[in-house]
Amino acid sequence: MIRLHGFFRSLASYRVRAALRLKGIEFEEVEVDLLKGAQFSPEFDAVNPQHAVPVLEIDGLRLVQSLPIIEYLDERFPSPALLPGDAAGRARVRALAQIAASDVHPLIVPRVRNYLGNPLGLPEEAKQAFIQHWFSLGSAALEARLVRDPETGTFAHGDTPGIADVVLTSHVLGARVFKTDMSSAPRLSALADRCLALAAFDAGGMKQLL
Ligand SMILES: N[C@@H](CCC(=O)N[C@@H](CS)C(=O)NCC(=O)O)C(=O)O
Repeated sequence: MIRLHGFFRSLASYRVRAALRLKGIEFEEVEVDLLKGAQFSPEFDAVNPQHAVPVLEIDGLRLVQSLPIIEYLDERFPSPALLPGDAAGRARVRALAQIAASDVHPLIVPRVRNYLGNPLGLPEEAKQAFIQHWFSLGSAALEARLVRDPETGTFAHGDTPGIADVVLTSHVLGARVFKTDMSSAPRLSALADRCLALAAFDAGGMKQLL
């Protein structure tokens, strides 16, 4: 059985969950409660010494990092494809995904939020403003790309959902959880809503935070 170590409000776990569902792959999920610090338990340290989710157990492997996990799934289960067939298209969707997953998301994860509080002593309102700032900046970049690029279709790249949609939807969910003003990113927000209407993109327990 394929096993996902994840958490309901983890944006990176959401990406892998959505990719598995888009491909119709059955899996079971083990909860790693990030709010209770379960990522630091000795049991989970043995699974991922980086103390982060997602981890996907598959084919006797323990894969980490949501984007490489999704690319593994795409190679292992090619249909439906989550990456375009051409090199230029793959470069574009990987770049869109990385704006959210590599440039924004690392700034808002629990370990960073905790560090801002202790030892840096930032009060809750300042932490919230920090998080919203980075979500806004990333959203502006994504919005411009989606509006300007002729490759944008019903979904982020053409008319079928793929890796960029999975990651951009996780970004919008995160922005909404942290009450970021997304009014200047209407195309990005509409894209996420189109995805969220599909069963594979179900936000699960995150919905109660929106
Ligand atoms: N770049 C990684 C991010 C992994 C990550 O930081 N996950 C967060 C949850 S979304 C986590 O487990 N954080 C634990 C912590 O910050 O203590 C990926 O895409 O998988």
